[in-house]
Amino acid sequence: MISVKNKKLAAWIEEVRALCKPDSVYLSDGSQEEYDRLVQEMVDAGMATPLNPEKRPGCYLFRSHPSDVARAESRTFIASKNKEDAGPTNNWVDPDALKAEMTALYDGCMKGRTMYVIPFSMGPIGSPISKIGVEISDSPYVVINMRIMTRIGTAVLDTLGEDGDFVRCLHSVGKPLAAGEKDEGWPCIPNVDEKFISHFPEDRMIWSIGSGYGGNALLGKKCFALRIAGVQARDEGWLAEHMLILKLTNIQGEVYYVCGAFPSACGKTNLAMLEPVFPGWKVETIGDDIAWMKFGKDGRLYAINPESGFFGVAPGTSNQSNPNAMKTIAKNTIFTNVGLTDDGDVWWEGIGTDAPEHLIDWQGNDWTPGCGRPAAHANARFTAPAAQCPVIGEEWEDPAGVPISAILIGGRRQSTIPLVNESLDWNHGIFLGSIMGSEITTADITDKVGQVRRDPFAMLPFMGYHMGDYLKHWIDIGKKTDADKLPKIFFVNWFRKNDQGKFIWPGFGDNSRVLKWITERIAGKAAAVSTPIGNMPTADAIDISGTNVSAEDMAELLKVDKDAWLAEIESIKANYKSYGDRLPKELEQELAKLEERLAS
Ligand code: TSX
Ligand code: MN
Repeated sequence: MISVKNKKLAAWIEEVRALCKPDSVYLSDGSQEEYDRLVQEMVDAGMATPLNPEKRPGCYLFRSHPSDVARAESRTFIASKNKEDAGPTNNWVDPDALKAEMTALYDGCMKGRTMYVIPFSMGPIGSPISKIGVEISDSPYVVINMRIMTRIGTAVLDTLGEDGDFVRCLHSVGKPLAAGEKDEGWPCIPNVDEKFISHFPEDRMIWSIGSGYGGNALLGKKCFALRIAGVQARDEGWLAEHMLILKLTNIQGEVYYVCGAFPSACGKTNLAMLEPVFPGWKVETIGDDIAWMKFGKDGRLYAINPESGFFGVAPGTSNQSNPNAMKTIAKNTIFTNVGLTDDGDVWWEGIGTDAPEHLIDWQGNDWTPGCGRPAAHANARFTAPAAQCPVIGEEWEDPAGVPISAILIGGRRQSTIPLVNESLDWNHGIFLGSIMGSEITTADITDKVGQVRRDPFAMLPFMGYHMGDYLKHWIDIGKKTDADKLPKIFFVNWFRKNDQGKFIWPGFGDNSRVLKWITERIAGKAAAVSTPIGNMPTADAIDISGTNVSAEDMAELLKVDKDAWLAEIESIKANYKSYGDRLPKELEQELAKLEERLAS
């Protein structure tokens, strides 16, 4: 029997133990020794493969079940008391009915397993912006990943004290073991329709069962730090956002902290670790996925990265696309669903080196180049400590956070949306955030390929409440301080294509050319052209020396295509309709003003 001095936690552990009926209960202390021991147990059980210590010291490879490779959006539920509070973008279920259904699933679900109790802090332990959660899970893979992604263990319990509150995060792979039965591979519930990733926003509680992968199982990340924290942020007057945080230092030594919201597959981690093209300029990483922002005493917004690691997509990560990520994952990294080379290293599509003549693919099968299957799953991941990033900013764990000067928003749009566009004011910036999105490219909704999937502030998959209320919350945040203390909002798009379907902006490190203009705007040093959609760079304001971007390309990148915007307005109207009477009137006004400016 374990003992914890927090009374609510002690009672909850006992309640879950009685329901899930594990063989034993283990309280995580968060130590390196504990991590090493759990990893060794998984290696001994055949669940993990140690990589070659000469090539990847302290690294391990896991292969998930082929059905359990990504977040299960169709099985992600917001169980608010009122259906209307979940809004049109979420799967709603009645909380009482869901609790009854899931309680039956949890009954005995941990038989034959250890129940791990993982106290964790999102954000530096003790920071006024941080929050505490406790995840109970029957997966040792979850424990070791949580140790990298969050701060776990005894220090968190000490901070929680006897009466402190925490977010309850219950997780099970949903695969009890009979007496003497051993896991064969990765335990989970293979049928996606039997998995649940459930959020009870009013209870500040998360219940997940059936998946051991990523955001379905590491409940501190999307479930807590975005969906539940989003509700807390709304109630408490702060922001929990799907944003990277970077620190930009120019050649004069002036520092700018910038947040950026981008949907998946836009290269957030790459941007967070960018290598600027200008000598003497520096980008350092504060966070690559989530930002929690609160007002400081000076009336500015301060951001912390609530995480302590990177759970990044491996395919496409290379010394060309992100050299700093490659250095970050050189050691002490957990790899999931990548290829295993014959010399005990990892390989994936887009790693930047030729495929070896043979490897073991993510499903454990022999693989040769040209065999027709990918070596790594497209959503294969690395879990790596943020502290290992060679360009991690020294203040990345500052409990006070960093003062934000600019917020970037952007999606993947091959037309219409220019390279960069500065919002006219806060509400106009929220308007731009509300209309961002990416063109649908994946084949699963074939009839919609090319259509824009609106993804306000890249939060569509991560909303814990009504999207309209969320946008209203952003508007309200702008009323809490002086306008000049708010971050400036910039709409960017690295993904413009020409008529031949070729990308016309080089992207990656060259995005620092856009960041430079943004800092010059913040400092009041760069001119801008006033256009119907916002303030844009003059023709020569973005330094493209040394690139193969032509003047015509630049004109295309900065063009305001009136017809395309008029069509865009129709599509925005249709999207806004779905918010019903919860669409903030301020956004309706912004849309009307845009229409007027385009007409005149
Ligand atoms: O991450 C990307 N960024 C942000 C970098 C800081 N990617 C990869 C997207 C998937 C994760 C990009 N892809 C970016 C970008 O800015 N831009 C593009 C599109 C692009 C792709 C290739 C080339 C140019 C643009 N050029 C060549 O391949 C030579
Ligand atoms: Mn993300």
